[in-house]
Amino acid sequence: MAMKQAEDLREKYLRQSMFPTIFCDGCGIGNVLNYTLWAIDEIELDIDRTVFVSGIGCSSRLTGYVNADGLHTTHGRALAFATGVKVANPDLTVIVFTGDGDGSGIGGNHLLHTIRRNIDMTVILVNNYTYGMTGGQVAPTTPMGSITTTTPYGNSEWPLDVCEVARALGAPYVARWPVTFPYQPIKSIEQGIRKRGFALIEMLAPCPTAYGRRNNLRALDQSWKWYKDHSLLVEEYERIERFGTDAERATLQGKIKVGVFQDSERECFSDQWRAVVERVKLKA
Ligand SMILES: Cc1ncc(C[n+]2csc(CCOP(=O)(O)OP(=O)(O)O)c2C)c(N)n1
Ligand code: SF4
Repeated sequence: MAMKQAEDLREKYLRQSMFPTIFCDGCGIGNVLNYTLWAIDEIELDIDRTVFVSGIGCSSRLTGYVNADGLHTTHGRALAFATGVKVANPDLTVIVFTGDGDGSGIGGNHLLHTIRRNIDMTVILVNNYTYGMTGGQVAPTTPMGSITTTTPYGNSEWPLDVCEVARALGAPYVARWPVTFPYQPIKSIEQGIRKRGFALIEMLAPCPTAYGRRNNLRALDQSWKWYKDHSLLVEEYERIERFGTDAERATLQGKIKVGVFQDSERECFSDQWRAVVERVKLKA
């Protein structure tokens, strides 16, 4: 069998008329798109029964490039629209592209309640630590101390960890990978789409233009090395946290937990809704 090539996938799944993309050189959003295409091809997803939904932002532009039904909605409301699509058409596969600002800032409330309801969808949240499209303001995910246009002396807020929030809320599938991991994001996107229930895949992606250049991460090799040096598998991180010596625990400073945070089963909204409908029918 011929080896799959990224070019073939682009040909097969993307709207050629939309090229070139809006993405800057070195932006990680294109990697996220490539991993998604690879995953949907691996699982032979029926693209005609799939809807891609996004909000507003550089990362939210991804829906426009995929040659499938899609909704490019309003800022922060991707999950509300996606919920509507899924609840009205439970047999469709729903995939959301969102940014850290779109999905966890202005859209943070929708994130909580979509997970709480366990709506069956796959959310690919691109976390580039900033509001890229509007020039690099501080986001809820911006690391402490980072320089942004609105924190010129360094961010003084604790960042939000969306994977920890999703895990605590019982999301059936939760994973985080930097784009520098070429294989694991594909596996997680596949697992997320296959999962019955809410799946969150947070992708850490460089934004050299709005974030990187203010934080010594402008060059591609600098940012890719940074993700490599700062990533630690969640199992290893939590083992050290619980059982490590003081010296080992000190090594966790500045490290980012990556990997699969949660892979479990929980009845999703559509199942519970069907049960209600059946009960009502029986009574009638
Ligand atoms: C209601 C509303 N508020 C603010 C904006 C301006 N705006 C557009 S994109 C954006 C930030 C996007 O950040 P993020 O979701 O992290 O995506 P990125 O561009 O970094 O990929 C903002 C604040 C808007 N379009 N609508
Ligand atoms: S501003 Fe940042 S997130 Fe937006 S396209 Fe450029 S590098 Fe990517």
